Amino acid sequence: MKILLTGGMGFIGSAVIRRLLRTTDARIVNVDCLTYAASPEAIEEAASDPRHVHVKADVADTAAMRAIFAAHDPDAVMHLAAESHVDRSIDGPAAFVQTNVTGTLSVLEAALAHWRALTPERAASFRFHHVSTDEVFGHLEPGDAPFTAATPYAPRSPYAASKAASDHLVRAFHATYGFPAFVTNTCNNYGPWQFPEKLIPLTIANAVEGKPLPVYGRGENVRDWIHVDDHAAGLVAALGRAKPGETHLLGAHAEARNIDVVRGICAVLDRLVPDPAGPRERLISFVTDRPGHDFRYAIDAGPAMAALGWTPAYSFETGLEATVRWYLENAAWWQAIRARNYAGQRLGTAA
Ligand code: TDX
Repeated sequence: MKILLTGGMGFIGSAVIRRLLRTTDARIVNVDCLTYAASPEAIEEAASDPRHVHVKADVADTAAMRAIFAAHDPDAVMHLAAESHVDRSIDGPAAFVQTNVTGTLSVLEAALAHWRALTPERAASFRFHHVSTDEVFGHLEPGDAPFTAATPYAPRSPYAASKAASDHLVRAFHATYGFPAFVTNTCNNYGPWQFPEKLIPLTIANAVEGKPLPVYGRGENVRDWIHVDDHAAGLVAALGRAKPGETHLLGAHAEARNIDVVRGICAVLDRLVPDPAGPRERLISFVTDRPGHDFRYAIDAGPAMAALGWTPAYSFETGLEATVRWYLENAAWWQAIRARNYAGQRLGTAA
């Protein structure tokens, strides 16, 4: 089986590639244009594996997408390429519409033309897997029931709106053309190789370096967390089992307030590498809140677990400790990124 995977140099895409290479016989065509958030190091093992090929191309380049489908003749698509950082979408929404909406349409059009030309047998087993986020559902108040596949869409950030639009396009292709596409929506991912602009890696990196830990507002916003390797396992299970037109919500039932996540990271670091200057909680710095900051996300992942025969392996506690250890052991990787990005990029330093 040959899988055309977009965004394979990104945080989640690279975890999927590592899993596919380790646990399946699949061949992978990794379409990635190498944005600021790309980490080829995350799939170092793939560089010498003949089952993996990287094609440098922008998903929004329709001609390039058609040429890639023609050259590589895939049996399935896993579409992960996306701009994903909410704060960047607030500063510049256009790039999010370009990659997430125009890019998804471009991949869909190339995939539809490819699928229509397949033999009936190959067309019947072809799948287009669109990987999305719970942010498309808007946000929850304390006590609200978690998101399900039936929750109406109500995106609130430019990023979430662009992902919602891409989900709608995928479903429209299924309804209009009978195209065998399905969607998975996940919650906040964390783990190895996450770009150090997101809350968990940023907090670990700043805490290691004794810098302020920026917490937006009062830190009371709630996120639902899943380890990226658990998400990757869910995505691979979905590719094997999900039916066209379906939606599966992949999560691990681990809600936490941001302030508790930050304190948890401080506690793990204080235990593993005590700071002579004192507990790292002293570094917590409450900063100006994100505009339109979604209050709470939570996913009911029970139906997806039952349908896909998949269960996350990490609790948030074990996953967070493993992640802190990984960032300690791989400091050279994130330190190089931070050195490159300090000139102008927003990496969450205190406002
Ligand atoms: O410095 C920070 N301080 C802070 O308090 C940063 C970067 C974030 N935060 C808060 C904002 C959020 O409530 O922490 C929470 C997590 O923030 P992010 O890591 O930016 O993630 P979030 O906005 O929740 O979105 C993430 O989850 C859903 C991903 O970035 C999305 O791509 C995914 O779709």
